[in-house]
Amino acid sequence: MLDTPLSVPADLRRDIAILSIGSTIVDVPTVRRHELSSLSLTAQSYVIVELRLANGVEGIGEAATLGGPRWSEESVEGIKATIDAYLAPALVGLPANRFEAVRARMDEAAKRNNAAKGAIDSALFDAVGKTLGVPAVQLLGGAVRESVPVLWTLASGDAGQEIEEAEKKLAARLHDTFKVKIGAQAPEADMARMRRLAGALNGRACLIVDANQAWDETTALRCLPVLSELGVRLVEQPLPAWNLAGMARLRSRSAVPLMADECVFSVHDMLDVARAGAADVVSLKLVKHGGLLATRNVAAVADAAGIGLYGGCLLESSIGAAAHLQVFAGLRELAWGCEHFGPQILTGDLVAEPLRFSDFHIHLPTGPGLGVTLDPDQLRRYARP
Ligand code: MUC
Ligand code: MG
Repeated sequence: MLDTPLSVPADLRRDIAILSIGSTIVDVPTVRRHELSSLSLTAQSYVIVELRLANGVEGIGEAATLGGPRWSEESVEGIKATIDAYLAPALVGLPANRFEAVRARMDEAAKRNNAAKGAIDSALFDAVGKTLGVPAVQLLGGAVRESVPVLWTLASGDAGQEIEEAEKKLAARLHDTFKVKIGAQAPEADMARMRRLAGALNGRACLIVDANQAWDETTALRCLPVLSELGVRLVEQPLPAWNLAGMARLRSRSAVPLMADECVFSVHDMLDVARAGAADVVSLKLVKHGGLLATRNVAAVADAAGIGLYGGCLLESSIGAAAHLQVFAGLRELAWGCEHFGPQILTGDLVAEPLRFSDFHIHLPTGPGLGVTLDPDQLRRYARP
């Protein structure tokens, strides 16, 4: 499947300049309320980028957010404005296949704004991959895997509902690892909830938790032994993103490995975390790092420091999930699997053929570019008026 013969139609190769970049905000309802430490949502919002090349090929990309500018500083409204007013005008006319040069131009045009840049970068890889007839992972060095283990996130806050949800996922052989969102409730209530979940799923599923920066160091010191006793495999971002020294202290006293999420956006952040000894694992996300190449770069720094890789998400649709999968498929090691369950928590997807989940894995699509095709009717249906 991945050894697609490389035949480049001559007419498609002729002019690979970026002709136009458009953006659309969409809001897609979720199948249930999703509650994190600092926000709660019943619909997920994205900016969808449509990037057209002079050869007529169109590439697509997606920037996901969580609860407006509450998970990170970017909101869909801000992302759209940055793309339309600053990034798109700076890029029109550039050759789309010069990924690094385009990245440099985006960095000149706007500081940070990594979700906006990541959506454009994804659309570039899609358009160039489609032009050349190869999957985006081929442009990153080729695939080493065709599917990735994928977990499901429990985030209603109601242990009874969460056990029922996990049982359905297990029975359907969709997910056997669950990430529990903690931090919205008091630590004691969360520990009681974790006790119920661990008891009900004992021996049949793995659990990890994500506190989304909710705890201080003393709370974390109190709760980590409880989580360890319950067999929790990984604790994600227990402390505020700025507190690398605190993460390092916790790590030296914790039997459970710690994962960095909100504290790693840039390659420099990754280096700081490595130098501080602040994490065992890092969650990779296009919205944080700013695209496929940038994610590869962060992964390389983590790898060099012996920090494990985990495929993070921001509840992307099949468009954003496919872009992540193109990167994840090419990483030599991805010890902690991924969490791209996003397409399954939406009441509707944005592509003609959603990504495939089976046997606790999500599968790399087979087509060129990102491997998915935008469904224009679905885009219109969910577009913000
Ligand atoms: C995060 O912080 O990891 C991913 C899944 C989910 O439920 O929340 C996100 C963001
Ligand atoms: Mg997280």
